Amino acid sequence: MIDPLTRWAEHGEKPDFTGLLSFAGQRYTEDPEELAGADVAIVGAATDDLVSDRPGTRFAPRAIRAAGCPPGRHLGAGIDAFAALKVIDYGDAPVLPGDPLASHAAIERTVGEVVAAGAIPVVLGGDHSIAEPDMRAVAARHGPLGLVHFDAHTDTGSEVFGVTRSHGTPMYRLVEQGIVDGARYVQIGLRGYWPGERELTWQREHGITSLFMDDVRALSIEEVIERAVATVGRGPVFLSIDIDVLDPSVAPGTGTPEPGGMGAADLLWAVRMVATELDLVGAELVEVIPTAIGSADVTALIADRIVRELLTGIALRREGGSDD
Ligand SMILES: [Mn+2]
Repeated sequence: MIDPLTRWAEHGEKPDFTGLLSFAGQRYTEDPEELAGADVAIVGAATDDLVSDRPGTRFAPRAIRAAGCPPGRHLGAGIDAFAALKVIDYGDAPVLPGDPLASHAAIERTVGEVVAAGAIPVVLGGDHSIAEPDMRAVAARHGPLGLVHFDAHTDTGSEVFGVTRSHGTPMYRLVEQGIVDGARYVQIGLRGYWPGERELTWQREHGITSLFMDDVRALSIEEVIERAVATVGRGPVFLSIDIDVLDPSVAPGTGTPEPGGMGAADLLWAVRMVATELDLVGAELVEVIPTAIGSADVTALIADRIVRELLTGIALRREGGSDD
């Protein structure tokens, strides 16, 4: 185990631009034995072989780690997730560029090691196709999953350009394989011009709940999250966040941007609420394409903060004793 803070121990924090690149400067290991006792482990899934448009999400895990700041108390929630939880950066899954099946197998194996240690995996993508190995690894221990899915797109195509394993198809595949329970699956933030009637009919037939951006506008984000929490209910839940749920004006670094999306403050709050109210057993943040260094990359910066809200929500839930 490497603690990147060691050389700055007398100061209690290290400058963001120095030392080993780990999420929020947390301890780093690639040894599954050292996951013992961890509450959460961060895993990078640096792959983008299966995108339908602009690639570049392979660079996101490093960029999100580099955009972070030292740990600290969440001003609004009044808790320091990194003090309340044992968070470890478990490094990147050993993906192979140009071999998406091997990369998915590596991601499933690495996430599975986190799950086997009893920790919650938080996966930094990567394109959204990693949802399949991520959730398969989690469901292998917890059984069929509820799913809260923030995205501009449904990702429920049966194929994209005739390709069945794509960043546009993981949710179709996961429901068809019984890994995600359609009745406990809520999509939030949908808008734009894809998919078509065939996919939407399939969704209705499988009991999937779709909350569009029009719903977020008309109902408020508070009401949308209340409905989502009620629909997903008790039992294991996976949280999947596609950064393109945000408006491209606030998160421009993504491959299939769609105008008219959520604002950062709404999403940050919503992610914390979901993590506080539901029994999260895993999470992923996908589709970030960085183009700048450190916190100058606004999309990677928001991604870092989304993960912190998620960790804050998990910490609040455990503090409140509702983690049964
Ligand atoms: Mn997506």
